[in-house]
Amino acid sequence: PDTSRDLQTEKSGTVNIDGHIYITDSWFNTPHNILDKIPRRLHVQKDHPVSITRQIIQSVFPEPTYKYYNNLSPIVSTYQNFDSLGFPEDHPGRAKSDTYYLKKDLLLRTHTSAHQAETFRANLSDGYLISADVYRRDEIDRSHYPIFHQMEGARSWDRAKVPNGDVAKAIWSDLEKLPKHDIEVQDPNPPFHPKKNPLQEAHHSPSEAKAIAAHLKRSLELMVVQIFTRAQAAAKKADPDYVHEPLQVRWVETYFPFTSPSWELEVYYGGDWLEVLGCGVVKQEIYIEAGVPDQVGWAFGIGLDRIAMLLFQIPDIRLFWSEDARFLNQFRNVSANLNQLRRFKPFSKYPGCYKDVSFWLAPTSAAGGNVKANAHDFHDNDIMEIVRSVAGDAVEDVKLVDEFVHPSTGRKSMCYRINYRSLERTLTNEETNVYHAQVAEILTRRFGVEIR
Ligand code: FA5
Ligand code: MG
Repeated sequence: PDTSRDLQTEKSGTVNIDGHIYITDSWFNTPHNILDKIPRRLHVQKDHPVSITRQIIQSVFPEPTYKYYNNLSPIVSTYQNFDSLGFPEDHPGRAKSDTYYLKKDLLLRTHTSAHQAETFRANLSDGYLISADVYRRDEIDRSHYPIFHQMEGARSWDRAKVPNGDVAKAIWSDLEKLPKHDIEVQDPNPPFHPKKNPLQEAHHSPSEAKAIAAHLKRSLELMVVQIFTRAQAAAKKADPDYVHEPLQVRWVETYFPFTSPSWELEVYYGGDWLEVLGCGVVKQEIYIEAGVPDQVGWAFGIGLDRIAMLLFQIPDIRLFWSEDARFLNQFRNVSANLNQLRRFKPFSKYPGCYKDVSFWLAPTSAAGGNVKANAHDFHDNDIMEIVRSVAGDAVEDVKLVDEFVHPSTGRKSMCYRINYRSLERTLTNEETNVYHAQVAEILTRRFGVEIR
C-alpha cells in the first residue's frame, strides 16, 4: 500500500478529482480509494448490471413526461445535499463519520435528492429521473460498499396549468392513464396521520394529498412489477423447478425531512421483506424555495445496487467494481434484451483469511499532543475506512467481535475481525500480513490506540 497517499497528509491542500482541482480544508476526509473510483460511473457503463437496472426503471417512467439526468457531478455543496432539503443543522447524516467531505461546504453527495431543488428550479419537464453514484462512510460487508447508486424520480403538477386549478382532478386523470397490475399490495395506513405522517395542511387539501399519494403508489408499484417479474423469469431460467411466490409489496410509514407524508416500499422476495425505496409527497417549501410555488408532487429514491444483486443473484457488492472479464462478460448485450436477464454464475471463491486486530483506545483524559482521537471520537466507520484504504477490495467484511471497558483503568478495548479475501485471486499470506500491519500502524498513528 502506498502510504504517501495516506489522507492525513492532505488536510489543508488540494485534491485532483477527475482532472479538476479542489481546495480542501480541515473537513477533508475522503481517501484516495474513494476519489479514484469517481470516474467509473457504473450507472452509465454499457451492459453493467447497475446500468441495466437503471434502464429497466427508466422503461417505467417514459420520456418526455420524465426527463433523464445521468451525468450530474457527485461533488455537491452542503446546501444541495442537506440545507435545501430541510435537514436540521444537527442531523447525524452531516457528521464527518458518515459523509465524505472535500471541505466544510463541499462533499460527495450522499443521495440523489441533492439535485431535487435545482431540478425543480430548472423546471424543464413534468417529471424527472436522476441516476447517480452516491457516497456514504459505512460498514464493510457483502451488501455494503462506500459507493453505491441511486435513482431518484419525481412527478409534479402545476396548479396554474391544470383546468380550473383542480390539481387533484388532473392527478386522478393522469393516474387513470397508468397501466394496472395484479400484485398484492398491503397498505394498512391512512394516506396521512396527524403525528406519524402529517398532511402538509398549510399547502395541500386532503384530497390533493390523497391524489398525489395514489399516483405515487401506483407508479412505484408498476416499477416493482417490472423489476421483480424479470428477476423471477431469470430465476426460472436458471432453475426450471423454481416456483415463484406471488409478488407482494407493502407500504410502510417513514420519515424524511423533505417529504410528508413519507413511505418506504417493501417487497416480499426470497422469503424476506426487503426495503426497496423511500418516497413521499414533496415538502412544499422545496418548490417555493425553488421558485415554482404553484407546483405539487411526489418524489422517490431507490438503491440500484441491491436491486441489481437481486436481479442477477450477485453475491457480493464488490463485484460491481470488478474489471474482471469473468464478471463483465456475463452481462454482454443484456441491455439490448431487458426481457432476457440471466443470473450471474459465480466463479470459484478464493480462500479467505481472518485476522483480528485488538487495541486499547486512547483514554479520554490523556488525549492531546499527537493523540488525534479518543474513545469519544472513534467511530466504527473509521476502521472500515482504514481497512479499505489499505486493502481496497481485497477485504470481504470487518466485524467488531469484542469490546469491553477495563474495570480499574476505565480504558476501552476493541477487537475487530477482518476477513481478507479477493474476488479475483488467492491472496498470499505475506500480502495479508502486510495489509494487516499497515492497518495497525495507521490506527496507532491516527487514533493513538495501543495495539494489544
Ligand atoms: C434516501 O436516500 C432518500 N434520498 C430517498 C428519498 C428520495 C426519499 C426522495 C423521499 C423522496 P435512504 O437513505 O433510505 O433514503 O436510501 C434510499 C434507498 O437507497 C434505500 O431504500 C435503499 O434501497 C438504498 N440504500 C440506502 N443505503 C444503502 C446502502 N448502504 N447500500 C445500498 N443501498 C442503499
Ligand atoms: Mg432508509
